[in-house]
Amino acid sequence: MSLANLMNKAEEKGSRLILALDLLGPKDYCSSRAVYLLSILRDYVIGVKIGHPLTLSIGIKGVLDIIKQYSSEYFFIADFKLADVPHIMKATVKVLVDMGFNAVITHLFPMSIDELVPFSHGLNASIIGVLMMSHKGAVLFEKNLNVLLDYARGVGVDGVVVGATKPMYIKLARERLNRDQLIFAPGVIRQGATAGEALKFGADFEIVGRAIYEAPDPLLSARRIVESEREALHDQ
Ligand code: BMP
Repeated sequence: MSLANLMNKAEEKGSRLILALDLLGPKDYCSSRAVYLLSILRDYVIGVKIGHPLTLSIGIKGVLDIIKQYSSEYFFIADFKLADVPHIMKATVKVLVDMGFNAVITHLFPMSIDELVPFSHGLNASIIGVLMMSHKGAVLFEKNLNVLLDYARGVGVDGVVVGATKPMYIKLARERLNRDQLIFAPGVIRQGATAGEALKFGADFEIVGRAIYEAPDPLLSARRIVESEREALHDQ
């Protein structure tokens, strides 16, 4: 599914919030917790990012069941940060799209996604490249940012990930990418960025995990984040 669909969901719900569903633990607990969270968060969350934590906890079949149950309400993003040679990238993305994922996150640094982007569009799926990670030690990304940015723009990725903790890179990416290349910003609250801040610098979506799924009241937490996002966008 194209990221335009995600933007439509954003407009409908008045939200830019993507949930990182990184539940780790016993299978039954994680499955029921995932279903519970997705059943209560539908008014505030527009997309769900699933990666190694949840998949290792509940298995591929568990992930498939969740996507099947909620595919009409959420945009599903596979986050396995793929970084392989082109034919393996294509084969892996095909499997993920067949599972119901609408977009797939890949690394940019192997420079192996030239063919993958049009291939994914043919499958009606989007590719999001990791441009700048949110943690302090991501110095190789900082040193190579210009090369990664040129590559992301040149191959026409649908979106990029830039840490919300590094707003100056969000601003730079917004200036250098095409307007239809959307920016996803993780690192909100638990890694230090304030909710809504990344949007002010030009991000299109914020990705939030622990501040929602570990909150005593996940719905209240999601609501507060979305309210901050609305204020941030309103102030612009
Ligand atoms: P949390 O909000 O709990 O810090 O989770 C952030 C999520 O975003 C995690 O799923 C993590 O894998 C992802 N992420 C990140 O934190 N920084 C990056 O640079 C790239 C990510 O995908």
